[in-house]
Amino acid sequence: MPAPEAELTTLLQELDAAAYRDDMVARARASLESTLAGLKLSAEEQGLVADEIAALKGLFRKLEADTIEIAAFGMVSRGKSSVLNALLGRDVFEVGATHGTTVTRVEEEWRRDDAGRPGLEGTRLVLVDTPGIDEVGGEGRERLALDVARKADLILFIVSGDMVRAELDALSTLRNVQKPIILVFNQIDRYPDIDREAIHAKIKDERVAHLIRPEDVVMTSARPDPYRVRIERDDGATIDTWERPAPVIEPLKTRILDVLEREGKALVALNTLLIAGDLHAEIVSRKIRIREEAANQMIWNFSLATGAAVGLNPIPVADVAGGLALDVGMIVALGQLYGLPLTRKTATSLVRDMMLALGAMGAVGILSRLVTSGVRSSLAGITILSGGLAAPLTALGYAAASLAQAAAAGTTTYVLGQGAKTYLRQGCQWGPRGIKTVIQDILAQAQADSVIDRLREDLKKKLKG
Ligand SMILES: Nc1nc2c(ncn2[C@@H]2O[C@H](COP(=O)(O)OP(=O)(O)OP(=O)(O)O)[C@@H](O)[C@H]2O)c(=O)[nH]1
Ligand SMILES: [Mg+2]
Repeated sequence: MPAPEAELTTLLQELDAAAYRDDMVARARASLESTLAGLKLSAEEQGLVADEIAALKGLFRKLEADTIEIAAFGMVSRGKSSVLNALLGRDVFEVGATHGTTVTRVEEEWRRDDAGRPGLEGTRLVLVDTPGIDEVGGEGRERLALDVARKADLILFIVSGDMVRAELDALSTLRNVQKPIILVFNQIDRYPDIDREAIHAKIKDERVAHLIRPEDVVMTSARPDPYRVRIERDDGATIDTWERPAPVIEPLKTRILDVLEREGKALVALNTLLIAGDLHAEIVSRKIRIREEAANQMIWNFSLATGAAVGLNPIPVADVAGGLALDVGMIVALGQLYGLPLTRKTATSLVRDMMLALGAMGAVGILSRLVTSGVRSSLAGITILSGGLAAPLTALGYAAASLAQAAAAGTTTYVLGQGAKTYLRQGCQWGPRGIKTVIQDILAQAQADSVIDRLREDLKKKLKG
């Protein structure tokens, strides 16, 4: 009987550990909830990231159901499926002498009679079988390795002798994922005692000493080869039959439960947080990409519309006024796309600021150089906007609008649109480098991308049509 003080200390330690675990679980749950709520996706975006959202919800369910996933992992025919069957005590996973028996991920609940061990009360253990990692090509193998490791809470890495290069590589990759790994040296019945001990020592002291603790290298014989037994019948005749020895699996079972008892629930919570973080990052980056594509499409359409307005309308006043209205409309629409509604007034002053930036940096010259045919008069529109609408209207003249003129006007809209996009993406800020640098970069990029030529081509088709 321990002294009452000692008993109290133990009790407090256990309470501490339990509080820590519960705290982790509560935190993981809160994080998942706020991740799901904070995504703010449009119906279209939701469709495009449906898989990731389903995975997040799956994590939530796993956390609620207190499920711990234990995955077998390793090269073909090492006995992954056999080890899981031995743990279950019945043949559930398909076993075969040919390589590549298991072809997909399969899972089965592991019900134990010793359920209710401290730290594991109420938890569901699930065993997960996977195909051998050498069944898939190099790149796919790595992806599979990471995928399984990402989902599992505990990994059983199965080998059946001294480890080969591919096994060591895969183990290092898995180790990076920061999951507990038990290295299982299976099929020990195939080796004489001396060899078995030598291989065991070599694995734990040399091969994986930097990756796995020695106590996490466990020997099993999940499905020992059958041996011949000669039975003498009552009538004196003898017959030969085959009998399979009982598996050696207890040391692995004990080790798994020890690891889980120590860190099981906290581990699941931690895992949930890690995976949720990855999924969240993936959804956010996908959302950004989707918006970016939609914004670019929108900017292109508005640039074409501006170009078409200028190209079709011989009266310059209308060109300029119409152009400005389109630019403002575009920026308001972009604001909606980014979930940052802008008033027409704000959009108008954004247009004005960007035009001023273009004017101040002599962009009129830069833009006119973009116009290969050198129709400088078309760029008067920029001067007009940057200096106010009234005075230099005459500078445009009444020359017939050319395609080059239209394309140049469209390019201005393009630059304004990309500028506004940058501004919105940065949370309605020009950022530390300021509006001029932003506009300058966009202009340089537009030049590099031959935006004006592409606009001209598109306009040519459109105006003809
Ligand atoms: N002697 C012996 N044979 C074993 C042991 N474990 C598995 N085997 C045999 O090894 C072969 C492969 O076993 P599986 O459990 O199918 O191996 P796996 O790793 O799941 O193989 P794949 O699904 O093809 O990747 C079968 O013929 C098993 O009977 C063991 O502990 N001792
Ligand atoms: Mg298998």
